Amino acid sequence: MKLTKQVIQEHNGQLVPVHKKKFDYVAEGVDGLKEVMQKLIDFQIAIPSWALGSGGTRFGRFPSGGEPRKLEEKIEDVGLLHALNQSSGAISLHIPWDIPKDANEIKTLAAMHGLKFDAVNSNTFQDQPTQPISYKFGSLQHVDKGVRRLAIDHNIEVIKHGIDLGSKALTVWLADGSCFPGQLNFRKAFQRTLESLQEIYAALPGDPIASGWKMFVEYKAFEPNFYSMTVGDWGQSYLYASKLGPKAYTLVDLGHHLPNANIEQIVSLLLMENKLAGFHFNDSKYGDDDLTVGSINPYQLFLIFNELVEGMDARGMNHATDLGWMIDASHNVKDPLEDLLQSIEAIMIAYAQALLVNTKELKQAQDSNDVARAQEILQAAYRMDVRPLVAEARMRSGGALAPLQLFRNLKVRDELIKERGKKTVATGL
Ligand code: LRH
Ligand code: MN
Repeated sequence: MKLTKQVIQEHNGQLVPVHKKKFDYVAEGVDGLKEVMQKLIDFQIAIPSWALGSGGTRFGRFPSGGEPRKLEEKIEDVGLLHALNQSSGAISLHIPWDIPKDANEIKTLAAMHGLKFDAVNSNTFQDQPTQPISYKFGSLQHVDKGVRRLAIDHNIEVIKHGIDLGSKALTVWLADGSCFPGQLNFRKAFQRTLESLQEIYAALPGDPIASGWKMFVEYKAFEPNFYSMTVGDWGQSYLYASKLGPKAYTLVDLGHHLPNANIEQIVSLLLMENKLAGFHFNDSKYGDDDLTVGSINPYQLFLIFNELVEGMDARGMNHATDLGWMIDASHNVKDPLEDLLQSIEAIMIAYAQALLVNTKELKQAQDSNDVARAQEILQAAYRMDVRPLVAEARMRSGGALAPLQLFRNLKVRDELIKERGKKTVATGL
């Protein structure tokens, strides 16, 4: 389903009078408005190819109808999101769920929708139908050299797909670990995993810097293993990334922490060490719930962006291009595309609020241990209603002032069901 510029302009035409009042009111209080707007316009978030259908749990999965049946339809759906909000300009593929049959054809189709290819993701957490040996007891950590070989070769294969698509990063998330005490020798599992990652690292294209290719090592505290994970927290991922070399970084999936972890502090330190890869954005109340970004703990998301802006500016980094911005969510009860539109909006709002923090005054408060004042300064930015700024940035980029409203007005899901049927199931989680 293709969305025309004209349909978006008609939609904006109706909303502009009210929007303009709200925008002028908020914009008046913003220092460096021009720079803030440009940063919002430049900020692009990658959509996961594995989250365009309804997700599920072991207890059940309830398809939403009209789900994409193949990679081409997934690119169309991400293209639709990008036409609506002009902030979803990339797609992150998961292999083998979304193997491009003809990379050039897929690249051309994506370019027609204004999309690039972000990090490619390997999958050694499932056995493929024809697979001779199993990943049941792990992949890169496995005691059996043959299983490690299989997993290493798969990751190298995924890099090749990434090169064909113009991607610049490989994300390695390992389900490897143990479910019971005594099952695993932690040191040997770490060493086997490191040796395996070193072979994959050596397969990254070109010399360390020229190609710009990176390896993202994603950590997770538990699931599907429930006693230890072989890349179980930021410290372990940082250890791997430091031992691997300058192209290896630590990827932060917001749902992969133990309860009450201070994720914003982890982000600050990984940035300080120039070892932060980027993010898999989502939200959670308990475990790796993969809920809509900002739906449970929007203040934490703001605090994370506050550390990001502070840390990136301290290193003179380009906000839009120097880190990997990706969503990793699963839609059990919401329409997948509506859920993604809400996640993008929440990320843009948290970023805009962080850009409005009065860093000069905050530094003075911190340097004088004025704790109450520091909180006042931080929460003044958090409590700013920046939605008109985010909407204005969208409109200036050719997007819709109210993407979710337009998605519903156009009855997109009904159109997709007419086109694809009610029972179609997208590959992915
Ligand atoms: C693991 C994870 C990882 C993906 C998978 C789909 O929980 O976050 O990033 O490979 O979800
Ligand atoms: Mn993830």
